[in-house]
Formats: sequence, structure tokens, C-alpha cells
Amino acid sequence: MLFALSSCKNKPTETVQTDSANKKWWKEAVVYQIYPRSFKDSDGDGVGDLKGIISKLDYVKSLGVDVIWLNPIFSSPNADNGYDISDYGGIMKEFGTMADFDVMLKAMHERGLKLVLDLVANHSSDEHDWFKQSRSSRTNAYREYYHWWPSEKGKPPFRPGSFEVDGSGWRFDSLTNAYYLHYFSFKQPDLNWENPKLRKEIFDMMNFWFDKGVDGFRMDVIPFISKDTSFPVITQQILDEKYGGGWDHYQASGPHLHDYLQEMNKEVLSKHDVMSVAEGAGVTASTAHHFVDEDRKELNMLYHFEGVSLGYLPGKFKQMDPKGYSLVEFKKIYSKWDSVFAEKGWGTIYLGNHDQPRMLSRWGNDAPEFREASSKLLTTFLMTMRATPYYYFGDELGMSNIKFDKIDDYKDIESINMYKQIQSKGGDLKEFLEAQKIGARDNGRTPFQWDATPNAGFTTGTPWIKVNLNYKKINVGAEEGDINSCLNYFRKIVQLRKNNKVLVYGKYELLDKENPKVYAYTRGEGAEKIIVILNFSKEKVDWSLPSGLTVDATPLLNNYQTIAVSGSISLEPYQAVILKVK
Ligand code: TEU
Repeated sequence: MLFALSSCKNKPTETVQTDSANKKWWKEAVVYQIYPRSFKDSDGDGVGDLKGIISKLDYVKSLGVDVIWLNPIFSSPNADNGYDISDYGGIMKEFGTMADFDVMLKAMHERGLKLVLDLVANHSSDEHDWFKQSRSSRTNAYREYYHWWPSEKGKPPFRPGSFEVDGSGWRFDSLTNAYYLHYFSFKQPDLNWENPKLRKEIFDMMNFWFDKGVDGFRMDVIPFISKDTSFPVITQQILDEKYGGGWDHYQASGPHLHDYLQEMNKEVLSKHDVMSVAEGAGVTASTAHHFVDEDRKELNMLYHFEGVSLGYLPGKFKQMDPKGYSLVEFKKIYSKWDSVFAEKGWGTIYLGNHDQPRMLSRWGNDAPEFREASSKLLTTFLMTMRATPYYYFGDELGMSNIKFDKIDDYKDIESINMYKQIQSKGGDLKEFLEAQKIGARDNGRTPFQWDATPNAGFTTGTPWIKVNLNYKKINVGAEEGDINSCLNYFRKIVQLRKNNKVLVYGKYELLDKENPKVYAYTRGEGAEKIIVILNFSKEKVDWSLPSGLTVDATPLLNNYQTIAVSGSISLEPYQAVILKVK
């Protein structure tokens, strides 16, 4: 579809912006991420849809969150579940129609909920009309919308293709005797941002959605949009010396990236009161400011990968170190990222999303005796850091990894193609499948658990991916009625964050940084100060308050019924407690 020029309809705002220039609604917001495919199916085809979301907006509102981020809902052949868009102006047919979208957006706004969509602009689907045109002849008007390498120049220098069995990011296309670039699967050709016409198409498309009233975009692999289009040979030595060994850093460091983001800000973002968040693949603590410093006029926030990468064995695909992860390292990473934005810019915090396993299984403990406590502990961490929390649907219930035994149960292109790759190299498939029980993305994509009826109340049909068998116990219906459930704990802590802005803006100070079991920190200064104490272990731990620090004996929040506070605090396994400092 063609996009008209923006009329900036939603520029004037009635947002929660506070008086000081540094306080913004998106800093104070809690973002709730919904994977639409797995949230609620309204028509029995086994795939979640927009009408399903509409039917559950009162539930979302009841959580107290402010913003809903939806993974891509645009037309797509679903090679990568919507991250391969064939029409940026259309709604995926399994999800509904544009009329459903309009009803959904209105229903969200009526409830005071904002909507953030997913901008997938590094690549399109190979079924997008632009690509069909582009591949049709070397002289087609859309040829320069993508990156082509004519075969008379020989084979192009290696670039990785994340979801390809042979690992290559170039695919030969016999129609025009040339290779095209795809950093992900061959179904996801990379768009050529060097071409101003392409950039204008993307900006018009963004304005189209903002004019409809959408409140922001999460930007998929946005650091990848700029690349060195001379495609030099990159050796391992160059990667090691210049890019810390990783392709992601090379791919994310395109020469014109920040020109394009500034242009996007000027042509689109600055015209609307919206939020923007970059998926910061390859972004480091030293490059983060280039994206989010206000005076650069680019984006508002980004999320990094350093935290979620911790604990995997180097060189092995998502295989956990058998020793688990080090809490001391975990603290170091999150404290460093707090300090990155202490003076300027603003951070985000997340432990789960559609690319990650369930936070409970990865960072907590999903054994029945520890599930509730450790799930609440992780929620406490996310809701008490100085950053905008991005909270993944289902984590409020304490949902856990499904841990498939067989490759046939997986639906994700990443797991399936990685399996084939390992198979083609004669690698250890058993080891891979074991590792996937921890790390696979499908663990976080199973249907939301509404109640104890068949398929967890997600669908009346056959779900597109299996439902976790623990749904009979772990579901909204069961947790609504239990004041101590994970669900009700989440509601309480969201309110606590809303009522105590010190949890949003207050200074973060790490305590007892070498303690391998306890993560403790204060938020705020002087008269307004809160201490958060988290026992990340399955053992009881005695922890002493720092000398000179006294606290109110009645906690602001506690994931156990009791807490004994004197000079030292006896913490139960995975106990999380928030206290007011006197
Ligand atoms: O993810 C980019 C990205 O970094 C992932 O490929 C990540 O490395 C992988 O998921 C880890 O398992 C974004 C989207 O979030 C993801 O869902 C898409 O598959 C990908 O881009 C391509 O659009």
C-alpha cells in the first residue's frame, strides 16, 4: 500500500508528562509485551488475534501497566512469525483486519493504555512487492531497495545469515544472476537504507501509523540498517581486533546509522508525541549514548543484550554453563548499565521477551517449591530498577519453559534451522536439544494460560504451538482468587512503583557487591530512600544491613508472609523484600 504524507494528527498531547524536562511519560511507564500469536484466539484457528486482544484488554488494564508493545501484526508469510513483513500497511490475515485494528486501538486508548508497534525495517519479506519487483530485473525501479551483488564479481564476501542452515547471509537468485543480502533468513532480504527513496517509504509508513494514533515503535535490529555497502572482506582477525570478535558489533556499526536515525527523528518522531525504543543488538555501554542522548535527537530508549547473554558457554549456541550464572556478574552488568544512564539518557530493563526463554526458568527456579518465590523475586528486580521495565506477558503468572523433547515440537525458524545446521555438520544433536530446553525462543512463545479449561482457554481449536501442561495450576483464573499469587504480586508492585516515583527516578546504589547470593540496592537519597533486598539463592541467607542504615520494620512489599528485621535479616529462599529507609 502507498502511504500519504503525515498530517501529524496526534501531535498535541494529553500525556502524563511531568513538569521537569527530564521527566517523561515513557520513563514512568510499565510496558507490557504481548506476543499476539499466543495471547488469545477469538476464532478457533489456533492463532491468537486482534479480537482476542480486544476481549482481554480489561485484564491488561487490571495489571496497572501503561503501554502495550505488540510484536509485528502486519501482513506476513510468517517465516519468522511476522518479522518478515510483506505489507507494512496491512494486518496479518490470521490476526484480523484493519477494522479490527482500529477497534483495538480505540479500546486501548479508552482504557488509558498506549500502543507500541514493532517496526521491522532492516528487512522485509521476500514476498513484499518491493522485493518481487527488485528481483525481477536489474533495471527495475525497485532494484536499489535491496542489496544485490552481481555474480560476475564472483562470490560476495561472507556475511552471516542468522537463520540459515549454511550460515550464509547471501542467497543466489538466478532470475537476475545475482546474490541478495539477508542478515536473517533468505525470506528476510535486507532493505537498502542508502537509497533515499526507501527511507522515504519507511518514514511515510511510520507517519501513517502515527497518524492513526499509535504511541510508539519498538525498532527491530535497528542498528543493522546501515552497512558498508562496498561489502569488504571481513576476517576473523578484523572482527577480533575491531569488533570484539562478534559479527553483531560489525553489523551494527554502519557508517550512516546515526544520520538515518536523525533523519527519522526529523521526518517522523519529532512530529508526534510517541516513544521509541531500539532493539540494541550490538550496542555497548560506550555506544549507547549515540542512540538515546536527548540532544542528538534520535531515539528515546534502547535495550541491550549483555544481561540476557550472561551464563551461556562461549562458542556454544545458548548452552548454559553447568555452574549456572554468576550473581556477582549479573549485578555488575545491571549496575554498569544503570551508571551508563545515570546522568544522561534513559535505560530499559527486561529479563524475558519473545526472543528469550521464560525468565523464571532462565534466571529464577522453576522447581515447584521455588516457582512462586523466585518469579516474584525477578518481578521485584524488574520493577525497582531505574529504567523503564519491559515486562513479558505470562511472566506475571510465573509461566515457565515448556522444554520440548523433540525438534518436531519446535515452530521457531531459529531452533529448526540450527538443528539442521548441527545435523549437517555431524554435531551433537542431543546436546543441542538439551540446551534448547533452557534457551529456545519457543519456551517464551507458548499460549498464554487463561484458565484450567482445555488449551488453557487460549483457543477452542488446535493451538499453533503446544500449551504448557502446567496450565491447570498456573493460569489467570486460579491466580485471580489467591491474594498471594504471582499475578496479584505483580499488580501490587506495579502500583508501588507508580506511587513511589523514587523507584522510577531515584539514584541506584549497589550494596555488598561481592555477595554471591544476595542482590541488594538502595533507590533514592536522603529522606526518600528505599532498600531492595533479593535473595537469588535457594538457600536461607542471613544478610546484614549496612552500618548506619535503619529501616521501617514493616516492608513496603515482601514475597513471603514474614520478615525478621533487626541488625541482620534472615532471608528465606528467593525472598524479595522492599523496605523504607528511615
Ligand atoms: O531479533 C534480533 C536478534 O538479535 C535475534 O536474532 C536474537 O539474536 C535471537 O532471537 C536470539 O535467539 C529480532 C527479533 O526480536 C527477532 O524475533 C527476529 O527473529 C529478528 O530480529 C529478525 O527480525
